[in-house]
Amino acid sequence: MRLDIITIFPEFFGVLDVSLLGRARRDGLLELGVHDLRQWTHDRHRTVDDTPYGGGAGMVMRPEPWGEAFDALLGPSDDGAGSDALVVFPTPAGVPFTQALARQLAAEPRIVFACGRYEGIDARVAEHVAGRARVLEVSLGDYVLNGGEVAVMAMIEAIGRLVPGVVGNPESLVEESHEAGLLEHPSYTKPQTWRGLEVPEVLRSGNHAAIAAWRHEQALERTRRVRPDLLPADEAGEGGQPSAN
Ligand code: 6GU
Repeated sequence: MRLDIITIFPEFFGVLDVSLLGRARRDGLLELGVHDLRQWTHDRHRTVDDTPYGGGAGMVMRPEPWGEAFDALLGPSDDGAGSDALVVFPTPAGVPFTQALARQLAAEPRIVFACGRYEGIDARVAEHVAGRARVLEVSLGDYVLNGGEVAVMAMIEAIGRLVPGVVGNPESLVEESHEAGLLEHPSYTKPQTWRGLEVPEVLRSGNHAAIAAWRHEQALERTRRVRPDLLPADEAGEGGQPSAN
């Protein structure tokens, strides 16, 4: 899978050289291109933003550098050829990023992430790109970040580890939070007693059915307590699901 990132802070993505994703890149499982948006500016100050039409606080990213960036990464816009890339715009106004969406994105051959700063990118950019590639506006959650960079880092980590071969033991992927629609059960390792606290006896019993049942019960209890919205109404217990708003 190939990932391209367009950003005014390319140095942000240096951390993708390390850890699991760094190894995946060296193993050729992930290809990553980080592109400085300012290389597609032509004025002395390498300007990427301007004041919003209609007034209001903050600055909006001008469309011209973005247009040239997408011409360079997707091919020229006037040759009639589409691109197989999916273009993701991180924005708090997008669809929620979930484990299910991460799974879908992990099956893409190529994703281009367009990191906006300030109050966002001139809306004509996404409209124009949608003429030659699939476009998706994605949000990490209901809070505001200063720009898309940290959001894209989170998305790449969630997507990258689902690419076959990136995580050594694929079984470790199926038992985690959100894969079964539940939060994950608690985990323990040695020593058996630590600062007076014991590892639950059932986990040392060797009874695999009992262990699976205990873990499921723990996962269900934790989900009911902190994320009842993840459960169907009849399993949510006291209070049921919070309202949609
Ligand atoms: Cl994807 N971008 C920005 N700027 N803020 C966010 C976000 C994304 N998701 C939540 N807040």
